Amino acid sequence: MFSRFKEKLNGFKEALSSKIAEKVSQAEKLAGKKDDDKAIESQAKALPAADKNAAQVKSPAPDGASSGASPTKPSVFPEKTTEANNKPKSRFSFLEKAKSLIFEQEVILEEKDLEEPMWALEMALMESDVALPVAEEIVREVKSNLVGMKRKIGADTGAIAEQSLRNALLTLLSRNYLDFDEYIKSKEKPVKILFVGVNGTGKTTSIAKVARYLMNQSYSVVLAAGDTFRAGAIEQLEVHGNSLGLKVVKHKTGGDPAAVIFDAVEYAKAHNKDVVLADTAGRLHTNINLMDQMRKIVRVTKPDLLIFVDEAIAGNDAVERARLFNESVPIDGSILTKTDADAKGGSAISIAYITGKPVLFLGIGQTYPDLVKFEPEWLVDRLMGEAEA
Ligand SMILES: Nc1nc2c(ncn2[C@@H]2O[C@H](COP(=O)(O)OP(=O)(O)OP(=O)(O)O)[C@@H](O)[C@H]2O)c(=O)[nH]1
Ligand SMILES: [Mg+2]
Repeated sequence: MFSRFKEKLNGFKEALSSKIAEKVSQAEKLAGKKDDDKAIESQAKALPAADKNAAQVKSPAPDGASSGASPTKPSVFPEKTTEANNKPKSRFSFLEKAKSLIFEQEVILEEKDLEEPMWALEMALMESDVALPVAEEIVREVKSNLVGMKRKIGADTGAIAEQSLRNALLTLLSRNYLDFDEYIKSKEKPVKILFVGVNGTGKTTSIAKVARYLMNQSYSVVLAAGDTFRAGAIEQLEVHGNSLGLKVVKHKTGGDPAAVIFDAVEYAKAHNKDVVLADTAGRLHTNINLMDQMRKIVRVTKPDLLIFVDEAIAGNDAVERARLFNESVPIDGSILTKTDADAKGGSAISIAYITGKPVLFLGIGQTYPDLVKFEPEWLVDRLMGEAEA
């Protein structure tokens, strides 16, 4: 899942890491130079008068320096304070100390430092099928996270890149969030949910998965065989109905889908059922007749939730189709199927932003339990490689 997305992000991480490394080495050089000067100065102060000239420092000799005794080492280890090992050791430990001081310092990331990493990030997002306006928004967000950020020089630069992108993705994905469970709980029953989308994207399978998901929460469910167009579609839904033990309201192939769904709602009312899940035929957004038919179904049945279903692997195409369906009849949310086979992740990131409507579920396989309620953290953990599906 999302293997290519992770791979593409490496370019951004590397660009940011090398920029921070560059700033660190500049800071170290600067600090090293200052500390070297101080080292020479302070050693010269401590050296006997004879060595002082060699160090070419004009500071006055300390009292007793001319006696030839070594003043540079504390007297707790007198056996080791020979003239031979004293000088290099004191200089070494001084540099060690200087180094640790450098590590206490911070570098500050400026806007001009981020040009290259941000370009790498935008490219990585675009190559992962993230829609352009969404990629730009993420880059803006990551940049504003990083500019002015003070970083301890010893900090893990890979983690900085990850964290800033993680935050940006979480902000973006949380924007249109809708809690499906809360929605169903609070809504007057029966809740009417209509599933629409192009052919073969997983509408019927998702209906069966959502039915099982709701049954696990003790809701009673009715299925409406609203795909009266494709041969075998009614039977396909009946197979799911049988395996889940659910009533399937159906008419003949070629019948009016709005009438089937209307009947299913009447059945639900008469039998105190909680939720009606209505299937529809797959249709291309370019098919004017079928799009007109969809508008009629929505007008007549007045669904509480109109859910657009598409497959994550379709990338930008899925996002574009969602946009066009939403323009034709305003959708209330999306389900992205086949996320298990999606290497890029772009549609999952973009679809809610582009439609302004939440992603409700992700399909992650072909069996009933392979449905995940959409949570921004869940997706980001998988996009960023911290968890497997
Ligand atoms: N790997 C994977 N396959 C899925 C997922 N969801 C659906 N599928 C498969 O996608 C294929 C099409 O699923 P359907 O549910 O028939 O799709 P549909 O949108 O109803 O198709 P039409 O009615 O022809 O428009 C089936 O083989 C499903 O098993 C998913 O999340 N992951
Ligand atoms: Mg179907």
